[in-house]
Amino acid sequence: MAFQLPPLPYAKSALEPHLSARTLEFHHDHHHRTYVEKLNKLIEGTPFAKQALEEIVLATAKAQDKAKIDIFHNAAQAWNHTFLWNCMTPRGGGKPDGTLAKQIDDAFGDLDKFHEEFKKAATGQFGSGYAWLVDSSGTLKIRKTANADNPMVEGETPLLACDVWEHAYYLDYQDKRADFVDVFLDHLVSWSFVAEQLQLAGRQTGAPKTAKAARR
Ligand code: MN3
Repeated sequence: MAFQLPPLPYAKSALEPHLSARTLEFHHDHHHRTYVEKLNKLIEGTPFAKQALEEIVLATAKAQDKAKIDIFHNAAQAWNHTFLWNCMTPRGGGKPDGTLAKQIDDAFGDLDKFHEEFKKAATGQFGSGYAWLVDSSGTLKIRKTANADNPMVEGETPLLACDVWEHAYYLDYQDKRADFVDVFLDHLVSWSFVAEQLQLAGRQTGAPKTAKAARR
């Protein structure tokens, strides 16, 4: 069975006024769909066709040949975007609580300092890519990756992702990526999803087990 484009976990207009329905229409219905469709074509008739999305990402991450690199780009982008949709929620933002809040304070000092560092990573990533909050062997860290790359390849567990490619914000924020990142953290981030990923990270014993929705 081929991979399906998962529906957005909210209505396209649900993140307005912070992110427009038009941005989500292009980003989800066009960009994300293309990754899923290309992946299906590339893996048809190969052993990858029987694997879960995360398995394909991990198996092709360090590939040297072009066919596998293409599979990695599309598989990782399919995974990353499903994860990204879940990282946002209507009436998001605010403050995390419980264990997550404590771990953010422990790792970064406080939420404002986390915001500052996450924003630095997001604005410092040249061209396309992502800023991430990850669990790295029990410690929270901020990462930035280029293009389709995902910290799970390095054995870290993604907790939060922000797509910093222009298609993620250009219709609403034009070239003001820093403004988009502020809005992402202040009004869109789903701290309950991040907390859930942190809980899963604590339980995992092996390959990252996140973004259930990304699986078939
Ligand atoms: Mn994107």
